Amino acid sequence: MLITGGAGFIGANFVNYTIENHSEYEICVLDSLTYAGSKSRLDRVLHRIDFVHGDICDAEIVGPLVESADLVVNFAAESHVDNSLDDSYPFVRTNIIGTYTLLEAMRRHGGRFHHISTDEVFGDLPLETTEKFTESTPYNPSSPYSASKASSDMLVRAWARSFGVAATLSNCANNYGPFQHVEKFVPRQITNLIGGRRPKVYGTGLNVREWTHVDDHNAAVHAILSRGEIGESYLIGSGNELSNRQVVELVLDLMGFAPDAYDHVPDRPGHDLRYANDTTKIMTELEWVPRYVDFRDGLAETIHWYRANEWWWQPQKMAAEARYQARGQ
Ligand code: NAD
Ligand code: TDX
Repeated sequence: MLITGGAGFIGANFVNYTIENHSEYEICVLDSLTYAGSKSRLDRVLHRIDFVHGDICDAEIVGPLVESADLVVNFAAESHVDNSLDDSYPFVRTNIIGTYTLLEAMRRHGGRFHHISTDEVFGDLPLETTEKFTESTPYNPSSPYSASKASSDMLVRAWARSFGVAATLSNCANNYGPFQHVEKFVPRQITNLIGGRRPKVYGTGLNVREWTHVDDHNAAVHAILSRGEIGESYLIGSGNELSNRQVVELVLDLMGFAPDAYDHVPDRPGHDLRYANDTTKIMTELEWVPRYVDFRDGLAETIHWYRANEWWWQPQKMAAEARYQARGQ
């Protein structure tokens, strides 16, 4: 199995999960180690995998790796919406050209391809409804990040239909868990509090996200790899919808701070209001169910992890906060 972006947050958790739960796979990771990639996420398993430091846009590297794999899972991406608003080029390059490069190699060499995508491709839902995205919701992305992910999904579908690439695709809701970069919402607030800073909430904080534990996402990807139908897309989520304010208040509570001990900072331009995935298809057809149904428990576990693993996140923290400071956030 070739796992691209396997040194990133979800990809590395996927490698660790696969080694623990599916020892039948031989794993090769391809990762260019951007600011978001870190090989130390794979410390425990490096002796059991091949690691290639390289770029998914580089056809010379991608070709032979795809040729020697039966299965490719593509986690490699630029993943942070705020960064895409500052400079969208790396998003267009990695998310679109990178996916194209992988698909062209798949077309030549054959094998199974699974593409990891996001619910952000659908745009957003109104705050005051219980409406959810489904696999047939039209794409309507808002940010350069989500537009580049939507483009990559379209390429996957076109290469599947026109060239017969044996592809599946999944669109997951917001993830949380160990080894998430401190630029993202949940770890930013936890590590702020550990370091004596106040949490920062964009705008009103009423925007809603569906928080899904990374291990549940990865178990869902394995369900698709073993039981999914070629050519199909699957939505993944936990059902745990919370406003950003609710999440921050929960973090504050679990870490022993007052519920109002946070700051409101300027809003993200084009900030999506609400995401929510209808997961009926993956739950009924593939019999996948999330294990982390209680967000409070999953969050408490995650806080514990960040407290115990300062060695891992502390080196990223100053640079991440400097980027936020430059945006006034
Ligand atoms: P991440 O930013 O933590 O990791 C991305 C990884 O890709 C890094 O290791 C990076 O070095 C690598 N990478 C970037 N450009 C590359 C290139 N050109 N060639 C090779 N490697 C490259 O991202 P993540 O949060 O782990 O997200 C993984 C995937 O899951 C992405 O496709 C993202 O769109 C999707 N996703 C993320 C979430 C979430 O909440 N984080 C939710 C749904 C979907
Ligand atoms: O400091 C913050 N304060 C704040 O209020 C940060 C970093 C974020 N936010 C808000 C913005 C969002 O409403 O919190 C919410 C979550 O923000 P992010 O962690 O940046 O995630 P989001 O923009 O929702 O996108 C995430 O989920 C879908 C991932 O980063 C994407 O890769 C994935 O596709």
